[in-house]
Amino acid sequence: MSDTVFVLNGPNLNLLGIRQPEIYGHDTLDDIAGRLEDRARELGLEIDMRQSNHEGHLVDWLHEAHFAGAKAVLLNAGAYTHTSIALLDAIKSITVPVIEVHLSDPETREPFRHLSYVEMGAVATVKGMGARGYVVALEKAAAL
Ligand code: CA2
Repeated sequence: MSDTVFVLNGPNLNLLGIRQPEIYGHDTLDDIAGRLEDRARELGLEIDMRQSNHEGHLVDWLHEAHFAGAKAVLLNAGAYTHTSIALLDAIKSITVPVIEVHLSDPETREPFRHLSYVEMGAVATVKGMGARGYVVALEKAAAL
């Protein structure tokens, strides 16, 4: 197993810090990557952070994490969280533990955000903590 933690981000998260800061905060994805790099260094881990608006890319990257022997995947699948059986199947088909991350708490939002397919395959979920939730998820990954 490698020391690399994949951090996979789904649709629209490239807009983080630019739109809807009242829901998702002021940090950009690059800011979050910086925070993760700092904490990863302290924990002796490597970060491989990616974002895509395409479901299939996320599926491919989950497979890649498996074949690279990654330590864990932190996955904020964005809206695909609530729709994607393909992502659930991918999570279940790999041996790498997946930790679900959300900036907001989807369960306190619209009813269509209450179902999470990602949660059905994830070993843990961190939500409602904003950008800090990614670091909390990394700490959980380090302890696996
Ligand atoms: O709270 C989260 O992290 C979410 O995964 C964010 C998704 C949403 O569909 C999930 O229910 C919860 C949406 C990401 C959209 O990101 C934006 C960022 C800035 C501006 C507009 C959208």
